[in-house]
Amino acid sequence: MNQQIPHDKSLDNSLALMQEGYLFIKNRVDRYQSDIFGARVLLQNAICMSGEEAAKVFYDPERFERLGAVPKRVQQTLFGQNGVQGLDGDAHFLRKQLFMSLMTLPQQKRLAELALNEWNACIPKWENAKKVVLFDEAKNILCRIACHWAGVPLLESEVKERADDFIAMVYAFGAVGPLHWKGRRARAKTEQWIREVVEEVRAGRINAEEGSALHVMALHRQLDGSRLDTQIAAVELINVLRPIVAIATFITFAALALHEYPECREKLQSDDDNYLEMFVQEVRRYYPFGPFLGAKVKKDFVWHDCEFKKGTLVLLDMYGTNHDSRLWENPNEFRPERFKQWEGSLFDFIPQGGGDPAKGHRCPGEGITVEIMKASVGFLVNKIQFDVPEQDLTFSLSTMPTLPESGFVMSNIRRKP
Ligand code: PAM
Repeated sequence: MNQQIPHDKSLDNSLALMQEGYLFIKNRVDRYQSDIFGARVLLQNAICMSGEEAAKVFYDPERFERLGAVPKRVQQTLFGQNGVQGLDGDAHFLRKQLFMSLMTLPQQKRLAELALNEWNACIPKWENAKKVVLFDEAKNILCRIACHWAGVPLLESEVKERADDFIAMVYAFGAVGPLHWKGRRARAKTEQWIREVVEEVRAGRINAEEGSALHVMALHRQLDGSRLDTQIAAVELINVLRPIVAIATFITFAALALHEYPECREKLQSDDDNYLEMFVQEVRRYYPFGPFLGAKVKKDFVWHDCEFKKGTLVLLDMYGTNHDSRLWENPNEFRPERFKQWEGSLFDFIPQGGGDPAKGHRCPGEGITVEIMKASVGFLVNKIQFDVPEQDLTFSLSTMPTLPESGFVMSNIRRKP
């Protein structure tokens, strides 16, 4: 055992992890007054760490690798097996380039425009509805636009079912029992669907537009001239589609922020793009989504007097780093203006991972997330007015991932004059 760092005394922390959820690492960092501690989690000895310095080390490819870092149960639900999240070195770099090529600024803007069109098209239907659950609407819209943009054929009659499956995969990552199994079934079903689509493209029965996600994943030639294995192509195409649907979570939290901090609503109405961007960034910092990330030590090294032994699981605290008082003044206050001063470090604001997305494992879809959120918040503030009826808007920090209980119910929706 590593004597230089505090160790959590419990024999196994799996239960505490499930109970404390997003705060598991932060609670101990505060308790031990140390950015780094040892604990037994997920049935193995692990090192947990938090903060900007920790994030810099965590994203050093000489020190860490991803192979075998993601628990099987998370692969079987959220990420899929043998996809980009578990690759290292050149194999990772080449695969990641496929994702990066799809997520350029014009593509981000295109998706935001598609989202806005969908939101606008909802207004007549909503004006006649007694109430609308924002999360449900968002996931359906995002599923529709993600498939359309990616070139994946999707009948209108299938939208809800496919959206529910993508959400089931996401909402299984920290779950046990029925929610976990629901996520596994959703993944198996979605993989079968997308494998068939890939096969149809390869057989020439579906036309995939050059440069689309479907084209890239189905027809890309690797260095040796071969195509991606059909199953892997399906996993990676799902890795493009599912996270776009998952933005429904951030949109729901953005609506909650508008409700909880009405003064922001006024500033957003002034149509200042900078404030809109700061608001969206603050939503991604303040509200919980990704709790922590895992990697394995690639070769022995020492950092901050702590010995990192090859093969050890290391968890990096995403939520705690985004709420670290050394990086964020009064971190538990929602204050978009803080992003005026933010210098854009790649390691202090890590709601979708840290480092350079082109080189490491940071999410390549952050730009898409921000643009879709901006379009959606702009719509909620400037295109409609609505009431927020009595409902349970609380969210639990023990449940990973989490969401306001009610999914954010809106009523009496009218188009803004
Ligand atoms: C997506 O990929 O669909 C986007 C949403 C994923 C957000 C969560 C990212 C967190 C990464 C790993 C979770 C490991 C949790 C293990 C819990 C025991």
